[in-house]
Amino acid sequence: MGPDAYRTAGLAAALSGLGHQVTDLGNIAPAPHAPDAESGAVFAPNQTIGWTSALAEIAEQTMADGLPIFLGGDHSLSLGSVSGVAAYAASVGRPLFVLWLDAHTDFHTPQSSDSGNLHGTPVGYFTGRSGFDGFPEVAHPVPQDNICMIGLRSVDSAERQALEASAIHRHDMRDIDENGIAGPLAQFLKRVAAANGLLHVSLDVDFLDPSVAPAVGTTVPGGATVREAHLVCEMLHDSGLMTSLDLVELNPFLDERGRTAHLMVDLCASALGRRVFDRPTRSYT
Ligand code: DIR
Ligand code: MN
Ligand code: MN
Repeated sequence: MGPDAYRTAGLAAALSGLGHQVTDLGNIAPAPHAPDAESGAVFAPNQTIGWTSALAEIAEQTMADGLPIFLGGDHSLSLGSVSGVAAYAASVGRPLFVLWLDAHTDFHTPQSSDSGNLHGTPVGYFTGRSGFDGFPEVAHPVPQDNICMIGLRSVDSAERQALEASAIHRHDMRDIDENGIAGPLAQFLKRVAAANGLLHVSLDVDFLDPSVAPAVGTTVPGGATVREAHLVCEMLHDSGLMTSLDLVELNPFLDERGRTAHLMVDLCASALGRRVFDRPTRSYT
């Protein structure tokens, strides 16, 4: 239901109003896959394998034409979107960077997951962790050092251990409280620019505080404010660095009069150039 909620909330019109040419490629379908068992340690692995192949393929193709925006759907979408974008980046000889805006780190493997929900595993998958048996092989893993996570406040113990042993850059909400959100982001954007990298942004609805974005299954109190989220998006636009975007975890069934969908549309618009006033362009190089 997520993609249709974004359509209803006027995503295409918001972006074309900013001067962008927008093409809605419609809903995509998972690649043919084996049926899933009714119950198991992991939820719908085969269907997720089908989605991962289909999304990776369309991600790699659409990168050549513009800036793809992947509308979910849960965060398992990013197993496909990011691995496909990584394949495109490799084909043009540029490094891929990933900005992960989420309450969670999603660094599980199907083995380490407590919940069995594959939406907790995309970062594990596209960084090349093992344990994704049956999934398409990750030909171009994203280097850990190229990943920056902001908004963290719910980290399971298995992923905390793996994360602390990794080179992934991580900013929990306390970090944001103490230092603000602009500093860590600007630092990361500088690194992307210096490396002439492509930048994929993955925005999970639960990055936002549930008081402003209730339409997500895994709310965690203490999230980003409306302004913190807009500032991130405005800085992304100023940087000119973002080359692809996921909008994930919107569950319109849990929304209140479409307010979460509208906020996500507004954030996407900020990331693509909406602003109150023009100001001198910031440089991140
Ligand atoms: C939890 C929740 N860490 C899990 N993950 C979510 O199921 O693995 N990610 N909601 O965004
Ligand atoms: Mn997530
Ligand atoms: Mn999350």
